[in-house]
Amino acid sequence: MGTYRYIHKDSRLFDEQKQFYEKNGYLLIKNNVDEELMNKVCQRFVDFCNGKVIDINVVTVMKDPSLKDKGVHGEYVINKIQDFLYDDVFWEYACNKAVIDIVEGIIGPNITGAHSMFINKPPNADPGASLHPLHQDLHYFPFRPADKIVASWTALERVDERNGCLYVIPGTHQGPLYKHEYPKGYKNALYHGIQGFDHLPKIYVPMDRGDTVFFHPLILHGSGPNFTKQAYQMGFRKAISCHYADSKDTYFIDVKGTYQENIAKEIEEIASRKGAHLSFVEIWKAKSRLVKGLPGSFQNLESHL
Ligand SMILES: O=C(O)CCC(=O)C(=O)O
Repeated sequence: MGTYRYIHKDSRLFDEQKQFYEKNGYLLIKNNVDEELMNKVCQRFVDFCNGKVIDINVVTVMKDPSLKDKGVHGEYVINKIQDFLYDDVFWEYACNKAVIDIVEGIIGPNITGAHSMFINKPPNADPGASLHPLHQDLHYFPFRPADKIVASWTALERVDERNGCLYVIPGTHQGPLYKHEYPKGYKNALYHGIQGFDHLPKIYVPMDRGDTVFFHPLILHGSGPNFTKQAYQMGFRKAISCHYADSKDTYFIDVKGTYQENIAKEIEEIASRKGAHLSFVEIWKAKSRLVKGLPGSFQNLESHL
């Protein structure tokens, strides 16, 4: 295959990697992130959960809805911290060379970190609360083009169908953005999902600690529950993730009147409750950070958060 739609023209990825991403919309790199960095980010998360770090710079902290009234604390209930690009320790993951080399091989050399998450699935959660419904990440983003956005997701534990495995529906990055809503059952703040794709085969992506999967923002994906029970200081399914966009060629869109209007309103309301009266677009600009290369349309607003 000579030319690619989903891969940057100067990409140094191997041909088989390019072909796999082009066809399937994701790419698994085994043993991608080193132990030292993984230990550092895990320790930062645990210390934060135990109230030991006061200088942490993250915007959003979420709790598992099935555990939050059960008298458990810290990493036994916190299921996500989000928007960490201005935290010195988590930032090391976002600009880690092993991750960025692959990102560059997909979207090119001008890279902005746009969205960042440390995701924990604590043991003992109800399966309905601990799963992540089928969705497309582009639902959350008021920027385009979709083909110039890519996510990295690094397993910080062995992850398989027992403890919250990521799954994808290969090839769906070639389709449109679908309408997302809250699924029936537990309400995990901002975990919108889509219905009606049960006929398409899910591919589970089991991963060892340090493996990273890179995926296109239109690929249909989700994750299963963490079925682990009654673990003492273990059994947490942890992962760290960042979405990157091509700084130079990204442009912002007005999502009013589109399928994304519901998420825009919800995110603006959450920011407003925290005292940040910003539009959906301004929020995304404020939490983003240039990783390397030329700046672009993300960089014309100083961080307000
Ligand atoms: O970490 C997970 O379980 C799923 C993450 C995911 O799909 C996402 O945040 O878009």
